[in-house]
Amino acid sequence: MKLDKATELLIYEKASLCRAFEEEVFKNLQNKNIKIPVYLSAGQEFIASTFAVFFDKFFPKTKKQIFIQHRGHATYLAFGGDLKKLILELLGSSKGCANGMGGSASIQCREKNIYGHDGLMGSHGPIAVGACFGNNFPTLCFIGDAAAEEDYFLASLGWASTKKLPIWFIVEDNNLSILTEKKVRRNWEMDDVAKSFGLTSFDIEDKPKDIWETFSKNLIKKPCLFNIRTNRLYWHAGAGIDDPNTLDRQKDYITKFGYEIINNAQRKVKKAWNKCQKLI
Ligand SMILES: Cc1ncc(C[n+]2csc(CCOP(=O)(O)OP(=O)(O)O)c2C)c(N)n1
Ligand SMILES: [Mg+2]
Repeated sequence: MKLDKATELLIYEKASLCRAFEEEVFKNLQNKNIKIPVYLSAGQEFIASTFAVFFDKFFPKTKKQIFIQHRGHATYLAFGGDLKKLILELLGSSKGCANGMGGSASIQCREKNIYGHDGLMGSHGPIAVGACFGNNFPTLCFIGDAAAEEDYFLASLGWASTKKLPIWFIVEDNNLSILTEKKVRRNWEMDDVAKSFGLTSFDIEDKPKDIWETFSKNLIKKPCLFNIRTNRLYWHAGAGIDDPNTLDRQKDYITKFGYEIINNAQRKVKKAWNKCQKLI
């Protein structure tokens, strides 16, 4: 199924909110208003945004569950996690989405069935598979390209395949484990491993059009793994830039749809930020 322009606009709106959020966090890290380790998802937001719009369109009433990793702000926001509660969490408030105890890495939203991460890379793979095996809800497990290398994550692919669970593993492949590139760490790809376990799998780029067309061929009836190649714009943790020439997909969208959407998102985030600041 082709991605039409109206739907693409919805994806861009979500991605713009995620980007505006991360840019505000970046500033607040630099001026030391945020004092905890933060993992920015800027550059990777089209993955969760495309999937969230896809799910709203095809499964509007279905109860799903979403398991995320440490770089999860965009996933949390794209799937409807509360913006103010995320701000409060980063500011260390007990009114935050994880009561001020999760920080950036372990955010959650119980109302939207978004489950946070415990910090042990890849641990949420077996947890997501176990949850799906137990309740059979459509399950999304977002994972990094390095966390996906963990043995317990790989073993969980096997169980998802054996039990034909309705689970999608979405590997956010930014090619990096902190600063170590994939080619240094391994000579294999996740989509091949998933295939060998009997899962349907794909290796694609994070262009919304490509993601949409691949997703729509595979409505969530069987276990699938999507290795999606993406780009991390900022440091692994904190506010800084490793490579200013990193590809930024948002630029294509600004050319296509103009600045209004991103400006609206920035205003929305700023307003929420100012309100939260007064609650601290
Ligand atoms: C089992 C384990 N090993 C190492 C770490 C330290 N660590 C935290 S994040 C990270 C890199 C994660 O890379 P990836 O899964 O690709 O996610 P990304 O940061 O690229 O989004 C590492 C090595 C950890 N938290 N847990
Ligand atoms: Mg990575």
